[in-house]
Amino acid sequence: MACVFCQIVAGERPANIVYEDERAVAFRDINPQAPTHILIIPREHIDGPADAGADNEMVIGHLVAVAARVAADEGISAGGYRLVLNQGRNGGQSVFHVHLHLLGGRRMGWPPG
Ligand code: DGP
Repeated sequence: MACVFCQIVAGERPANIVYEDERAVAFRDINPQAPTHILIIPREHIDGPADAGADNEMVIGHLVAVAARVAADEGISAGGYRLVLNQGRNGGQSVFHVHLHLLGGRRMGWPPG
């Protein structure tokens, strides 16, 4: 299995998993960019946000719902946080299994780099 995030879903690659359900898995980013940096991914392989068509709009919505729940568990809801979906090379995507970044625990800059 070539996709590293599919390997995490399958339990074939170690990850610090903070939440999982029948549709999604959330785990700490290996290269955190904020005090809290968690990736929320669908169990199903979808290359990126651009490939999340009408059939799986609900999948992306579920990732956002999981992010809110994990943010509460992490104690960052009140202070706020940032959710990021990178698409393609110019969007900064390096892993081609759709993932929602949950970043919090510090003030985010704008515009993003
Ligand atoms: P992006 O650049 O949006 O594709 O983000 C990919 C993120 O995935 C990046 O922040 C680093 C993280 N990452 C890559 N490989 C692994 C891994 O094997 N384990 C974990 N926990 N995170 C990974």
